[in-house]
Amino acid sequence: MGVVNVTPDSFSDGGEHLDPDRAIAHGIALRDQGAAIVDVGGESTRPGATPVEPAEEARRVLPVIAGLVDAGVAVSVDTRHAEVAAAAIGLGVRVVNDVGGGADPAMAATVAGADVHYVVMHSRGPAGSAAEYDDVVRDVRDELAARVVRLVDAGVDPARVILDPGLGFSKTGEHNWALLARLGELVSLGRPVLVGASRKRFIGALLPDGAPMRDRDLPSAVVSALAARAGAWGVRVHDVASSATALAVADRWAAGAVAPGTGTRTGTGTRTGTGTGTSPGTGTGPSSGTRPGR
Ligand code: PMM
Repeated sequence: MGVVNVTPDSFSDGGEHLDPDRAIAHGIALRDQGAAIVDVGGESTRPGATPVEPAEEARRVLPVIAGLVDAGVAVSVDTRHAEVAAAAIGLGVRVVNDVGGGADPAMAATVAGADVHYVVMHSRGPAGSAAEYDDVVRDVRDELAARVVRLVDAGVDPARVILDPGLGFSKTGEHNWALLARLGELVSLGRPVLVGASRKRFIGALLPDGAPMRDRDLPSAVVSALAARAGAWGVRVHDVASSATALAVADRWAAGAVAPGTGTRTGTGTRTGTGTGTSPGTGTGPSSGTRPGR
């Protein structure tokens, strides 16, 4: 899943794609570099960012979504507002990526009646804040599982739900690394899992002070490969080219586990994108093949 932020102030690429034509060209380029889905957002989740009204958010994202859909790109809308999600669905998005974690009470009904997949991202608060957890991985897993139950009650097809731990949203770097290291506990819920680590502050913390944002793409790509090996369905990234290469390595690594001449897997590694049987990777889903969306 490649990211196009149509915002003046996103922390990693703010202001680069405010012009709709540039944003559309960037989304097409991300698709051409290997993104199965392009995620379009109009509100920065950067710590301290000014909240954006749905009307302004819609004004930013809808022309870009329309242009990308016209160009045949599978599009996801990154929003916490049901109103924006509904308008984007009307334009043909394939995925609603709810960064509000279901905070908008109208969101469940909006996606329940639509032909879309729905990303439920975990959050107890905005990016930059940190909540108290007993055990962050168990708590996030339990809260996501409870959210799926509420969604099903509201009429959402569970086969269309994608889970996301919401790295950095009400979580410290330590929390984020624990969630990555124990990703299998989220995968074990039996739903596709999306991971959004790209260029985040905890990735930047691995680099020398003052390193430019672009330097975060290499460690982000390494996270993509490791997340794939851990069973993630997809990764949400800004630099698609580096993650596409990293995922090709992970795929090839997994394919090497097939015993020659037998077609039988050896070892215990999990081949990305094939494990759940519920992946939106077939039919009308947003990604195709055995690789995760990115
Ligand atoms: N992170 C950001 C925005 N949207 N969506 C999902 N599903 N998961 C994430 O981790 C996520 C997201 C913040 O990053 P950005 O400002 O670079 O887009």
